Amino acid sequence: MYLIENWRHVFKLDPAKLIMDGDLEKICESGTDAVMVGGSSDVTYENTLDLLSRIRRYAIPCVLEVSQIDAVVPGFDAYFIPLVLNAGSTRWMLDAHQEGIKAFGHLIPWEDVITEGYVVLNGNSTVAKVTESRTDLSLDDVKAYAQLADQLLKLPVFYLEYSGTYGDPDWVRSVKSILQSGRFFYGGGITSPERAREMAQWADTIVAGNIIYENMEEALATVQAVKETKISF
Ligand code: 1GP
Repeated sequence: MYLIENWRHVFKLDPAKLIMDGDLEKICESGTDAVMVGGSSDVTYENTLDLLSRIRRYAIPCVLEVSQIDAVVPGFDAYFIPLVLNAGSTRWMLDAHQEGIKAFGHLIPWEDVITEGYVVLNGNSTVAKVTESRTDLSLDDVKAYAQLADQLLKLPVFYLEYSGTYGDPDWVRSVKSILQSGRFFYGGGITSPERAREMAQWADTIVAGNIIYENMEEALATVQAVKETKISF
């Protein structure tokens, strides 16, 4: 937990996507607090290992968000394990996790594991499709999930995942107001410093993903925007 407690900005790199060395250097030296490696499709052991070894040239914390058990590579600073609370079946809440522990439990460095309570809200995203997430939720539904993660399950991270689309800042503010101890991650549609600044008022940690591959200049500008923004709680 100590690792993440001051993280305000994180870049999420997808091992299945191509990034040139020069761009990777800009990301790792941008002033962001960490690089998270993760994706929802075509993540393999090989492309994860390749990305990790390239990121390791830089002095930046690097964590893996585990989506596939056969793509778990040793050597990351921490392993983020999502429990998709609004998944359409128990597979992405518990079953895949139980299977992974059954097969590889003896190898898991438990002190480096950080569990995330995930709520997926963009029904068109790959993550929503893979997990068959029920995305037609009301704000009250989402707040109840946030409490479930934070107070019932005592998870260290609650992650509001709008992957590929920009969420509703009022919802983000509302969710923040209900969390007591977990860290609040927001990800989705952070494509400009303005958006980064807006969500950084309410979320503890802002995750920027796609923009890295679409507009490097805007991606880099989100770091400063988040760092300059004071959280309003
Ligand atoms: C995806 O939350 C991250 O898992 C970031 O979303 O790609 O839309 O920035 P974007």
